[in-house]
Amino acid sequence: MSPQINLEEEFQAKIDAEIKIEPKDWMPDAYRKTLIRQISQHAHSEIVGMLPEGNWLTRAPSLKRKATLLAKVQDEAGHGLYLYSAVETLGVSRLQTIEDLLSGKAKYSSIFNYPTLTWADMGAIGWLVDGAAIMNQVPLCRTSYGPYARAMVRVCKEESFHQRQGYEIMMTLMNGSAEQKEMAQDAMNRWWWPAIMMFGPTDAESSNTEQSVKWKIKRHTNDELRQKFIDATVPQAEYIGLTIPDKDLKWNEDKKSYDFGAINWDEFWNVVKGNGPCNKQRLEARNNAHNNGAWVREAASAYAEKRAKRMAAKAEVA
Ligand code: FAQ
Repeated sequence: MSPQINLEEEFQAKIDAEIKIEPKDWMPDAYRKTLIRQISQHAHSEIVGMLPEGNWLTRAPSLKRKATLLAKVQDEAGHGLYLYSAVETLGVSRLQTIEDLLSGKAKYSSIFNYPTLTWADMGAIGWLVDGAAIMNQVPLCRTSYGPYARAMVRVCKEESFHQRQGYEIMMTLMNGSAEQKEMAQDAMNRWWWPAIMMFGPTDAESSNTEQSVKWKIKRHTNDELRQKFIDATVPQAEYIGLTIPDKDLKWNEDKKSYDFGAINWDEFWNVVKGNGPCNKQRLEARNNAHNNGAWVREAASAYAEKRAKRMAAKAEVA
């Protein structure tokens, strides 16, 4: 048996025994590559995901709402930073990862390419988008790569606060005037299907799932998580009087879950390929932020260089 086969078998045995893989452990190149791809896309999603809600910070209806939304948006920045750090443990520089986002080479979640048109969108994003994110990320607390799994623990605690604040906004609107109810329903109509698509292509179409499940990078398939999300969310919508915009949605007593209508996969792939309603705007905003922050990076690295020289001089004296 070649030493490579031996290493791969030992690696899979560790995974099967639920032993975490750590940065200095041997891992197959394809495992490293898949993690770099998934974690960096996840990091980019958190950072680009600040933009749709950031759009409403100056127009929040009260000081309390503004403070809460601000805290949520800042949490997303924190999630991006933990995740960029996790990518670095796989041997890729943060700068390279960020450049891949800015050039449009790297993917980020389709959901953040839709516009936020009214205040009710803040409710719908918190409730549905963070709700979908939690459904996907709670199992990732048990993902096989140690740094990713540990980052997910804190991320999930924060996402669960985000989900509740979103649902509470929707509940308040649904207890309000006719216009407020209409605004909440309109947000629901626009965000439901994009939230369902967030889970990714069907299992039959998903190129990465089979191997990722074997390596326990993913603990569930895209379709399993999508179904769990729908089953958990429909009763929440009904409780506050919102209608799910799916005429084919129906409880299936045999499988004890909901059947749902056809997903528009053409729309999904169109958004993923860069042609969604806000793709260009999002990349432009990230590029502007990066360019405006150039002086900070220069100042920080100038100091680092000086410090390194001082340390080297000290070491010579000693
Ligand atoms: N958008 O073979 P699969 C959040 C791509 S964070 C764009 O199934 P995989 C927090 C996929 O990359 C939201 N592209 O791929 C927040 C692949 O292309 P590639 C992000 C998508 O990786 C809330 C191709 O399609 N969460 O919301 C999407 O096994 C509010 C084939 O797909 C995560 O990143 C999509 N929706 O499964 C922040 C969680 N779906 O790379 C601010 C971690 C698929 O081969 C405000 N990630 N693609 O060229 C995952 O769990 C997985 O990566 C999936 C995709 C499930 C997203």
